[in-house]
Amino acid sequence: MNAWPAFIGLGANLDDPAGQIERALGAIASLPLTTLVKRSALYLSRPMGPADQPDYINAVAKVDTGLPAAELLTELLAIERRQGRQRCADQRNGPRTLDLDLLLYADLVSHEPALTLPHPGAHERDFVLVPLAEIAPRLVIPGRGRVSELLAGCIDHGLCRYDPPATVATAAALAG
Ligand code: PH2
Ligand code: MG
Ligand code: MG
Repeated sequence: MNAWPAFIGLGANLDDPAGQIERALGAIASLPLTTLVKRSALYLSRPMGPADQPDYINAVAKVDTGLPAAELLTELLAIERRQGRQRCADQRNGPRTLDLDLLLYADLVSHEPALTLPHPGAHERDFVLVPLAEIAPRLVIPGRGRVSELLAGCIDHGLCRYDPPATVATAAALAG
């Protein structure tokens, strides 16, 4: 099987955002012809767009996939819908249970409105570049440059690592 590397940006800020991201990673790992190769840590970020919405949890994943880019995107949108994503015309950059963005697919460049590659915001957003640098610092975003070098000029959304609060069960296990 021919498999191509692809990078997916994950974001959520409603209904247990960290849980939404973890469930989405599980769903991505179960996609046909697709292997989840790497995932970043979870990051907490201030919202880009309207400020009167909760902070986001963000992460990035790398897959190897035999799905063509358009089919991979269709599968990602289906995962969004299954996790309660509602699209509202008047809610650009508004709150969401789950956002899955196809950031890069091999070195494909596409200007189709339904599938723009690389993702048009990927090269300038800290909540994409920092997790991307964690799992693929030498990656080059076609037409933009190397991830590790793009970091210096990216837009600051106060990103920090997010460690999920310990549950009663994990706290008990840690206490021995
Ligand atoms: N996604 C948006 C709108 N605003 N802000 C942060 N911090 N992280 C996101 O993933 C995000 C956002 C629309 O896709
Ligand atoms: Mg997005
Ligand atoms: Mg999106």
